[in-house]
Amino acid sequence: MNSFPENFLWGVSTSAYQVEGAAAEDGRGPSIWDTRCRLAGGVTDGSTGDVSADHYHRWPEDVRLMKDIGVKAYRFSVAWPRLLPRGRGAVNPAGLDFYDRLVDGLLEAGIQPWLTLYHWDLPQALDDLGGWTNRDCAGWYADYAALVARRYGDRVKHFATFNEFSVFTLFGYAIPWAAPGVTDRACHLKAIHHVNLAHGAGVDVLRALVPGASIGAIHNHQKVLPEHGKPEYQAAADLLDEHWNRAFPDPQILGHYSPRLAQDIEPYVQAGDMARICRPIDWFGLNHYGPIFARNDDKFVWGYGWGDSPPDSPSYGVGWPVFPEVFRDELITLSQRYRLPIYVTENGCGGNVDAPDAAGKVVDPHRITYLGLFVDAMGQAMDAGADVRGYFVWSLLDNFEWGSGYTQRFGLIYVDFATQQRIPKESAGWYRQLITTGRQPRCETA
Ligand code: IFM
Repeated sequence: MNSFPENFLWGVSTSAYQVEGAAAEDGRGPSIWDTRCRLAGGVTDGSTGDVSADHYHRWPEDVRLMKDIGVKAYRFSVAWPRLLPRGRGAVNPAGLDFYDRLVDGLLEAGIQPWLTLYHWDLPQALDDLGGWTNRDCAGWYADYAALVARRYGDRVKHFATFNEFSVFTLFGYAIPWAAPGVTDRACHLKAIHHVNLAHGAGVDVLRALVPGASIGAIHNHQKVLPEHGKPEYQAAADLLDEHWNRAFPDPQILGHYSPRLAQDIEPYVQAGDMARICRPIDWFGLNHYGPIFARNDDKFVWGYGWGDSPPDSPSYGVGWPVFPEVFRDELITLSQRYRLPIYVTENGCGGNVDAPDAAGKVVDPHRITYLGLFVDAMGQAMDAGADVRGYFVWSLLDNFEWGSGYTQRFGLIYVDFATQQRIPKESAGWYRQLITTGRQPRCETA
């Protein structure tokens, strides 16, 4: 692609628990991640999101930084326990006010607010009632969605129901790498189905309450490859693919579960459920970082686990394998399969090497290379007919990277967590030029 269309939406993403901090301030209730951070071994470096990048207080500076980069949209999530400290019932006015300020500040800066309803921080009080394994959780979510829609729907028009369904259901209920850390097949299956029901209910609520809403859902769709050619590794990859890639977009957009999942999930499906889940949406959100390598692993409840990428795979920063061509193919396949406009709602490069140099600059060539390769691949997919309308870098700021704590930095903006000083990295300048010209900076000099 020579240059991206003028109306292509360039943005940045964050999520509430990862950037806001102020975990115990102004009436916010605890979430399952506050609980997990306090469990021995829950987070690699023993850290929490209590303060993180302090976006709760420093959002005006962060909005200014976004404006300097020139982003057209900011995808953030609302913390359910900040609005409803116990998940349902009493509303917290100070929590509602915070997102009013943020949304108004974004609009004043000419930046579109893209609001994600759920990015993994379930109120602890609801988890105490079974969380996503309880069918009622879909109704609690719908009530929360209605509160958000009524309060912000006059100013916010772009909504995502959930971020990365398969990550928080698989790692929360089968492989214990995330909150709430349950490991049980039935719990995992129930969570999948109830989250799908919540998605459908959320779409209906937003559609009914927000005139002109543009509603999507965000999937971390990634090709699953067997680590080796052994037949049991292929079987592991096939099952992981059903749980990771098919369990959510298929029922939500096509109206059915894939064959194995349909059989496993049947005990939890009630009359009318598939119609409740499959509600018309406006766009497909894709979060993509690279393919997954699967292996047979009896240590985990489904008999599959995470394999290693081939030893010669290229990588930048975090060590995740970097396969831009897989991203290109994914965009083409998803565009054909689901026939919805696609927004790349996350793509980015983490690592533990970013630091200010003697001159106070943060030089991150690995991130520029990584982002450049993926932006090129996205252009190729669009040339091949994929209907891609926007791209959001993960992330605006260095932040709390879940189980990895503060050991991985993904931001375009460096955050010194001791002082909360922000320093735009070199990649922020690269992104500014891309947004301004619609071309990668290196194309300009070629
Ligand atoms: O930080 C996460 C984000 O919350 C969800 N997608 C992947 C990112 C990087 O791991």
